[in-house]
Amino acid sequence: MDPVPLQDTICAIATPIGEAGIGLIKLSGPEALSIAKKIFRPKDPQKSLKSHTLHYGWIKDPVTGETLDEVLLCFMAAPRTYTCEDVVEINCHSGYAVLNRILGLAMSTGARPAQPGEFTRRAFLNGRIDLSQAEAVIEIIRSRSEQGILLANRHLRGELRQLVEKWHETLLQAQTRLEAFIDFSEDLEEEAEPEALANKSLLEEVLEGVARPLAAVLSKYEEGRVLREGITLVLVGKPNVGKSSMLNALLGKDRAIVTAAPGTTRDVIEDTFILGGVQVRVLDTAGIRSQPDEIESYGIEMTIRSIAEADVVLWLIDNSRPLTAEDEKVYESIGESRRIVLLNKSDLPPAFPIECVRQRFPGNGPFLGLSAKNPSHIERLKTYLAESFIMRPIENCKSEIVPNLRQKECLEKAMNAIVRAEELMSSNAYSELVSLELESARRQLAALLGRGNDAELLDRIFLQFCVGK
Ligand SMILES: Nc1nc2c(ncn2[C@@H]2O[C@H](COP(=O)(O)OP(=O)(O)OP(=O)(O)O)[C@@H](O)[C@H]2O)c(=O)[nH]1
Ligand SMILES: [Mg+2]
Repeated sequence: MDPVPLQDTICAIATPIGEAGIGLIKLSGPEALSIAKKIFRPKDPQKSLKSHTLHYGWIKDPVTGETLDEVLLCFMAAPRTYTCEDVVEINCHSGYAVLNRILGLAMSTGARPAQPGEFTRRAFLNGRIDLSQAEAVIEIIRSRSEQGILLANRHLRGELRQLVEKWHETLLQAQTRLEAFIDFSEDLEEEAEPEALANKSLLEEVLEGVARPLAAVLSKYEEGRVLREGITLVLVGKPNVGKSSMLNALLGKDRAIVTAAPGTTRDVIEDTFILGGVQVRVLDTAGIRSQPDEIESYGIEMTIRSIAEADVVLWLIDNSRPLTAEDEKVYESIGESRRIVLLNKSDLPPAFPIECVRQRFPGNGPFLGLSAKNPSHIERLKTYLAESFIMRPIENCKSEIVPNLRQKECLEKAMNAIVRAEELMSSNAYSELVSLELESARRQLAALLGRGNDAELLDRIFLQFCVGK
């Protein structure tokens, strides 16, 4: 993409506003250096503001001459900067008033406030990064788990971009050859056999060079989603079986109220913990009862909705008391959702053997006897969860490129176009039709990289950023 010269200079506070050791104000654009010169007094005024170097000095109001702060200022000349434009970064003290005063000076001397994500948008518009790399920036900022950061970093380094560019090139070459053949064969009607042969080798190249590796990247999406977004567990069961005790035990803190009275939890209570470097979201729910009062009915409705959101349902049964019709009701509510049955209160004498539950409530998932009050049982449960839902995705995505939802959708559309091209070729359809499908696959790959000039898409992506990034 050709660099687009952007005329105005933008400024923003890049650190959270509040009392802290350091605050950072950034400027980017053609006026960045001249603005810096107006508001910054270096310790040695004779020295020029050398690029990519920190300079010590003071921020002064050019109108009143008032000194606002002692700072370190860095000027970075284009193009070796985050935005590919001239950039100035001012490291000042962090406080609400001082940050706003300095920002105000930058604005009164020629800069305008940046939009959310505008610095990264400029890096994209100036061709330094593609859209998958811009998305990686936001993924890193948002990521709550180690694994999410590892995945995003691969994108940030441009690994997806390089692959997609290579596939795009292969498709372009195939298309060019196909079209050359179309022109050529118009002159030589009788040469049908060589055309078929050439098309076959061309198709093989597209399948080997594009379709196969593309399918491999697509296949990582679901496991990558687990690493990026984590997993959601929902604790369900009839009242008083120990759901809230289990929530607290998993979190290692008293998050929900636990009492001996059934019907304590009436709302969905949510929190997270990290397991194997991945975020686990746990929802504690209201106990499912046969004859609920009005508030409980709402709670139960929310429980049913939570089950629909869950990757895994943890169904608690009190092993120290006989099974009841309420356990039956919970079983029905879980339906086909993936589940783990936890027979809780194993520290008390059992009222029935595990075998009995297995027979009465057949379905997917294991039956584990444990006590929410026993820390080593909780550790064992966590190990089981990590092994069943987290370790495999980590292993399978190790050193792999994993697409996000938007990228996955572009890749799927590209794949469908290639499959259609293949079908057309096998049925000896006109080469022009095959060429159209290859073109469509290429357009999807270009869209993945953000080369489709889709302003709405760019807004959607960059407006998720904070101001100052
Ligand atoms: N002995 C024993 N008691 C437990 C165990 N787990 C929970 N309890 C007790 O069971 C009672 C109910 O626990 P909660 O965690 O509030 O149960 P709940 O399923 O959240 O109940 P509701 O919110 O009313 O639906 C409390 O008195 C807990 O101390 C356990 O493993 N062993
Ligand atoms: Mg509870």
